[in-house]
Amino acid sequence: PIQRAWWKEAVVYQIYPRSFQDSNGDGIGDLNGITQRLDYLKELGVDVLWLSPIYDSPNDDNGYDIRDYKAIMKEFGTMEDFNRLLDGVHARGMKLIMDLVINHTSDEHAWFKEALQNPDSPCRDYYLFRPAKDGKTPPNNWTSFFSGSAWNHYPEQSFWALHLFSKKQMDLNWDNPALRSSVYEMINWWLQKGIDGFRLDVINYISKAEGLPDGNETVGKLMGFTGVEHYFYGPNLHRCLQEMHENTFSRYDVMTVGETPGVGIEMAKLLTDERRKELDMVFSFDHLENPGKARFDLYRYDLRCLKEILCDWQQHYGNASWNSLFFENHDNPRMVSKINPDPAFREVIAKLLAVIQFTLKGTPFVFQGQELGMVNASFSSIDELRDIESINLYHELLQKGKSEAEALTIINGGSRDHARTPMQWSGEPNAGFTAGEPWIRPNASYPAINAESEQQDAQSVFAFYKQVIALRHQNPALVYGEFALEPTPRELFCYRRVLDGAEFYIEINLTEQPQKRKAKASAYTPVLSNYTKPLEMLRPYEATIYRI
Ligand code: ISL
Ligand code: CA
Repeated sequence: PIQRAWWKEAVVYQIYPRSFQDSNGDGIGDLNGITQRLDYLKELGVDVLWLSPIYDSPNDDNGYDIRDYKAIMKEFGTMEDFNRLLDGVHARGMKLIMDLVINHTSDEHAWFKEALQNPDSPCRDYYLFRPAKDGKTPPNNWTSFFSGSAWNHYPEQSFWALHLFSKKQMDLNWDNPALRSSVYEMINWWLQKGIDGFRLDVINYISKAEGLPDGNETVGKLMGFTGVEHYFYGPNLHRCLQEMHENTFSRYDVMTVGETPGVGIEMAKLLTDERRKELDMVFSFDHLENPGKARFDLYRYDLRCLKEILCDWQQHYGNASWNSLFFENHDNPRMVSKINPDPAFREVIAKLLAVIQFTLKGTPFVFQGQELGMVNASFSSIDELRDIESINLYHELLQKGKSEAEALTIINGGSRDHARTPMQWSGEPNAGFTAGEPWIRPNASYPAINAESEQQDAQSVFAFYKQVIALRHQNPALVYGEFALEPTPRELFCYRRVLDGAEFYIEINLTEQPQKRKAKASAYTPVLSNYTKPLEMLRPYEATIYRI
């Protein structure tokens, strides 16, 4: 039997604050902007808000480079604004979780500044400083996720320091007990304020292999990054997570979800098994690309492969662990665009994805704008991009001999900025996001795709999200029910969710071609569908929830 918990029944909504709502005309989304939109989120029916980082930061990576964990980013507002937001969330019966970035800090964090200025300070060992190899080359061959070596050189000290992400995101040394206590103290400080949990950024990267050995070049070629095998599932990972849980989360009624790229189902089980007391859930990313494909590859996502991966987790994750369910976040292009960029299918695909996301076993996470069916941008010059990953990759591609046009095509294929264009509130200038000059250009689709018009349209993607969220809330079978796959051809995805005599049947056509139905659907009662009424054949991307 599955242990019940509020966070298993919840629907989570991810906010990327910089792009959500600007309240003061400086072109940057902010906390007061979020507060203004709480009624919209309540109307949608979500239970938990996850805020991407709002801490003080020089914004080399839009807040994922934290300078002060206990202060609010100036552009986003003040601690008073935060308190008001938290109260507003709680007053509406919702909860709020924060992004916890503890694999690294900004190089402007007081710890790092102290470590640099004073090599004898205890802070020196909070980071991964190493002497050069052979007197001049970086300590090992690890590469950064944002291009180039993973090491910064500090020549005045003839030392190097590790950064898996940007040159301003310095990796912390989790083998240092004082560092770990400082982090736990900070976590408890936020929990004490009454927040309801955390999403933990690249939390599986915190423990690095002893001695920081060179990465295998073959593995590096396969993954696109060198060294990953020495930290994506490091020797002290479980020990650190158990210690953190005991010293922080276990003392509060909160939820945790770890961002864990590359762990796979078996390691994910160990990270989330409730008897092990580490994390409540993790984000696995295997389903975001087709097998053998990476984010910047140009291809059309085949939904038949999605079915295979999701079924593996639905059937084999076990009842001691709990899935997260998501298709989008601030690091990935819009899912609808990856599947089929033909605008004729935008709404049916957006609704199909919602059917899957809200009828499988796990906690759904919706990324802002997903509930409107927002689509990818089309960047016509590198000047329109803001993300450090895209900008660095663009220059790397030019260096490798690609033309500007070729490089831009690749960037358009996978840029994280597709997800970071402003939330489309209305058809007003700048999509109703700001009265000023937006920090990133709004997607040209906003006159047609926006919250204001969708809220008034009973057939809209937004209206569909409202209904499917409500359906899930009213039916424990959709949360805790057993998942039973119906054997069908690959083109169909059909399954039942069953609990205490309540039963749902979900029937989905994963392709653009019409398909033969599996069951005599006329025997069941359709509850929600992305087409108005069932016909003899399944239409392109048809997805229907039936009650049995
Ligand atoms: O870069 C990767 C390999 O392609 C990713 O798997 C990467 O590990 C993942 O995207 C990490 O993302 C998180 O940490 C980053 C930050 O830039 C992202 O926005 C955040 O979601 C560094 O903090
Ligand atoms: Ca602002």
